[in-house]
Amino acid sequence: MSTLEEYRSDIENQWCPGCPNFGLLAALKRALVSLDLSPHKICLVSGIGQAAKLPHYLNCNLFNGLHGRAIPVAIGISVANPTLKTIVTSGDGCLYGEGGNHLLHAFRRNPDITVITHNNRIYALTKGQGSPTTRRGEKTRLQFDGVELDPAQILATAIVHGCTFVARGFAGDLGGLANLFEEAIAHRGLSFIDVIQPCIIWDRPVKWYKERAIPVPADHDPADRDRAIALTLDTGDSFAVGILYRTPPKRTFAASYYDRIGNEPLAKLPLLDRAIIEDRLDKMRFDTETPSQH
Ligand SMILES: Cc1ncc(C[n+]2csc(CCOP(=O)(O)OP(=O)(O)O)c2C)c(N)n1
Ligand code: SF4
Ligand SMILES: [Mg+2]
Repeated sequence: MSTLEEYRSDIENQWCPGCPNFGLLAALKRALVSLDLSPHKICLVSGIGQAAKLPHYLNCNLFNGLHGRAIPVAIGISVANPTLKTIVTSGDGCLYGEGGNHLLHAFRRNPDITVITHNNRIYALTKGQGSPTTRRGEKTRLQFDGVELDPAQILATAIVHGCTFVARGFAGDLGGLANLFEEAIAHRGLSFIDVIQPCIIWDRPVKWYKERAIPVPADHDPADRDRAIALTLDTGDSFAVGILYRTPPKRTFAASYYDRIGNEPLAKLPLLDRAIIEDRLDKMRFDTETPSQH
């Protein structure tokens, strides 16, 4: 049986006292234990930022890499070892700004990973500049006259690009968030959760967000794509919290590969025969003999 104690990390926590990131961390631990996943069964992947420090605060496999580059690393890990639960946990700037291109194509590819965004609508670590999800008109330490753009609608983008599990959580609701994480981690294929995580230093107090975090209506059918897209939209005034969109899992990015080699970590598989590798390289070489078709 997995336990909370197994996940205890001795690394000193650098977050501000009272930061809602603590709630997110506690909810993630609770979900992992509830799924009976021991630390060696998971791998946390992050970029750079306040949020991206989270993997240090759990005792488990982790990769803390470059700002914006968590997704390609996570895809590589999940393909190399499909027996691991690979979970990305990083900030809105890291995943939607610098790493936005990777996330967009991950929605299309459907790798078997979970992506958790700590969405504090700000670049917190670098002291409060506007991020892709900052509200229009919001004044920041860089946008003195207010942000000029509307926020990027990333959850709607996930749905229209084929993501089969899309949810929004609130870091101030530990129980609800743990349940969402549990469902997302158990989902096969890309599961995506945007967590409203107020930054109490550079943004508004938790109370402001709490008043605007509205549970998804009880009669919402998560397979109803149009309604789900409408619920994802960030108007800045309220946020629908819960599972917004969920459809049966579909073929994952690496599925055809595993069909051929089995669901085993690459490290346990025999190396490809040299002749096969050379034959494949030959096929990729530019053919100078055949006249161009163009
Ligand atoms: C390529 C690159 N660009 C910019 C930076 C500087 N930088 C480090 S953290 C950060 C902001 C992080 O914001 P976010 O991902 O939202 O995380 P938060 O700190 O808000 O949790 C930036 C811009 C960097 N390290 N690398
Ligand atoms: S600056 Fe904001 S996001 Fe960063 S630790 Fe402090 S409260 Fe949390
Ligand atoms: Mg941020």
